[in-house]
Amino acid sequence: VHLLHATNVGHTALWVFFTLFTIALVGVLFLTVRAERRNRYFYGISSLVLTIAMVSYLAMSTGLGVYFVPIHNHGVQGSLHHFYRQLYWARYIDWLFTTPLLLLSLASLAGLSPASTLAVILSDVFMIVTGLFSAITPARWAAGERARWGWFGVSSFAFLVIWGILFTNGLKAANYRPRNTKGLFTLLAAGTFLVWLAYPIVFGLSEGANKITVDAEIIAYGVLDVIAKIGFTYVLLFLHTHDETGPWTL
Ligand code: RET
Repeated sequence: VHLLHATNVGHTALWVFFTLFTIALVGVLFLTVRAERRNRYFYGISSLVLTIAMVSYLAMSTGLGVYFVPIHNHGVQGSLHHFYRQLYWARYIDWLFTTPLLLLSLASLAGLSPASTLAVILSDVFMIVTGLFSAITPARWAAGERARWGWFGVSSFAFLVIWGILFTNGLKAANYRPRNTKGLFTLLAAGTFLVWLAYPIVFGLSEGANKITVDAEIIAYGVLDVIAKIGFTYVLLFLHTHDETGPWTL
């Protein structure tokens, strides 16, 4: 039996990312207390995102949320060796909650209608769930391999639906917002789209084609998570003006 798993490098990286999310969360809580009560909408969403990421990294650091997926035996004909690759499924629980919250921030910034906002969020949930299906499908043989890439394709389609809605209806809605708001939405949506594009690439190289080690995967997803969550949050909280909060108060 061959187990492809994280070493000390990956384990250390998980603790580093846990620490970064903890510091970022403390920073946001500090900013939240200083913001006016009626302007705390984006602060509340952002605190939730960072709390979920922090807990998820703590779980992975302490060895939770792990599974070994059977993968093909690297063309070793007739080999009796069985290969398994470590999968941190805890990530998908994190993404299931944090990606809808990030999209909710973007949709609220644009002033997107409730119906389109719901469509974006449901597509996102669908993308994460089918992405998890891809990751956990055993691929000892070619049929499993095909099923994995099939789910990958289904998930990628949902990815395109999300961004299709945000770049059409989202931009249209943002036209009715103050100039600052429209600019911030355009900046954040474009930046987020580019960062999110990297996720399926990392997935393809790790869970997909097994081209990079589990340690490299941990670091790659970690860096992306820092940009997509901490980077996003601080740009949003520092650049939004207070009439963008919408009709809600916290
Ligand atoms: C998967 C694999 C299948 C194809 C696609 C994927 C997309 C994942 C994305 C994740 C974004 C995560 C973020 C996390 C935290 O901030 C599921 C990897 C399209 C876009 C932003």
